[in-house]
Amino acid sequence: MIHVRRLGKQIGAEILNVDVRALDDAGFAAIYRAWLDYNVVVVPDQHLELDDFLRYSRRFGAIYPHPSKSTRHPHHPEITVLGVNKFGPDGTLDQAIYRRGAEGWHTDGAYDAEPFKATQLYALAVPSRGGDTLFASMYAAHDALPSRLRDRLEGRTGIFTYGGRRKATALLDPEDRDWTPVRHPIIRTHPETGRKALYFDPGKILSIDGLDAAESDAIIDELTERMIQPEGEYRHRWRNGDIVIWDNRCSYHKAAGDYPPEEDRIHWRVSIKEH
Ligand SMILES: O=C(O)CCC(=O)C(=O)O
Ligand SMILES: [Fe+2]
Repeated sequence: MIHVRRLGKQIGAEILNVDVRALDDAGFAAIYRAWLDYNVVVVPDQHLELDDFLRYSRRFGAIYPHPSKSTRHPHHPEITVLGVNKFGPDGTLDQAIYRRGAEGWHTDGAYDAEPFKATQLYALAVPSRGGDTLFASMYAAHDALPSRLRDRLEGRTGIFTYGGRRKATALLDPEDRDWTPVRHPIIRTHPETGRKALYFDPGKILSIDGLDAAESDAIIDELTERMIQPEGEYRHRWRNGDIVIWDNRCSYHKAAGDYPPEEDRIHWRVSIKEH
């Protein structure tokens, strides 16, 4: 019998007593419900081949190859492999690979007209220390906004691009770096839960539409300060065989980026959209 155990105060749940290779529709519905309720779901102790991981991931939606072509699995482009080829031919550590996702709190795919609904990782190798992934609730961020700021943002869109204001595009092939910016409402209603979230990403946003540059920059700075509410956080310490899925429509995450670089930290990763 599937058991759902809550992890953080507001987000994070662990699903116990399940083998995702042999999961019926009722079992999957229980996991999906827990995911909508707690935004980050951990399924520990799984023993998956690549096809098992793809099959299970497709139950959440459609899988799309990540725009970073150089980090795709050579035979399965819809799988990104995190943490491989960290060292260049001269032995130097490639920071873009080692620190992928560690530059700051973010939500995956805000540079896309239809951002990723979910991202799912499966842990193949876990370092002896460090390498956690941190999560935080966008609902908590929204609910904690002062009403002055919420009123200023309601109905406004943000303009987002790959790499944002820092132009951090090292993981893209050179011919893919000229990205066309997209717009998203900053206060976004989750399509499945109906709850309001602060949809924001300091590493991808360029500006807030309709504000002058100084006010837009000031609000971006203020949102960067306010986006993480401590009671809305969950920190995941990885074990081999963990599957973790997060909802990019209502949670932020970042990699701790602090493990011994000479050790392996390897995950299969998929980006999931609605259709
Ligand atoms: O490696 C991690 O902990 C997370 C990296 C990340 O941000 C991502 O895969 O989207
Ligand atoms: Fe990410």
